[in-house]
Amino acid sequence: MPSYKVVYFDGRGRAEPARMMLRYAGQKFEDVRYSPEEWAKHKPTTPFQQLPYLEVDGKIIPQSSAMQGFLARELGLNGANNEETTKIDLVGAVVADIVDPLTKILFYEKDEAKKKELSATYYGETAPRFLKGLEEILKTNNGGDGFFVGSKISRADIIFYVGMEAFRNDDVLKQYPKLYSLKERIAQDPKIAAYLKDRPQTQF
Ligand SMILES: N[C@@H](CCC(=O)N[C@@H](CS)C(=O)NCC(=O)O)C(=O)O
Repeated sequence: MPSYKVVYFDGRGRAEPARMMLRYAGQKFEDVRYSPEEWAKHKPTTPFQQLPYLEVDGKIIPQSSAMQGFLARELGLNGANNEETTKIDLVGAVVADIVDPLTKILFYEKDEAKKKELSATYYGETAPRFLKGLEEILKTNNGGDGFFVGSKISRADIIFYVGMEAFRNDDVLKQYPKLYSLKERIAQDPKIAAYLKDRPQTQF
């Protein structure tokens, strides 16, 4: 059994899909969460001077998307064939198109007037465009009443779940009933439910 370590800050952020996949697969891992002081010490020797990274038997895999791909292949969460894996990649890219601009507005825009203007465009145009498209993708499998691919949770569903947590509440997602039900379905899976219950509760 390989030994896994996920190294990040004390937040969900870019490390959470990896943590959730490991836990969903019943794979033990060390959940390392650097404080700002620890990060200052480790940053100069960390690949790209960024977190997260995954350590597997002492080998380091940086970049969250590479970590997620590696784990999904190891843990059987990467689809049954090329078509399913491509759909999983597509879902990951669409979720990034939803989450990345929201994160920029919430955490990086300091000018309040600009924040308001960017939020209006985001909630009025950007989020609906990508959420509508994501719901259409979901509907191509089992009419949207199952998961993104096949008949079980995959990397796509976990990336989707974690991404949608960026909204902080479900008001936006409720406008897309199939997506909202998927989020609920994922949360109700016994292994995910157990993880959600005991993971550290953090703001982001
Ligand atoms: N493309 C990288 C981006 C990693 C990244 O932006 N990490 C940020 C936190 S989310 C970071 O390490 N910030 C601390 C710093 O730059 O000192 C990935 O997906 O892993």
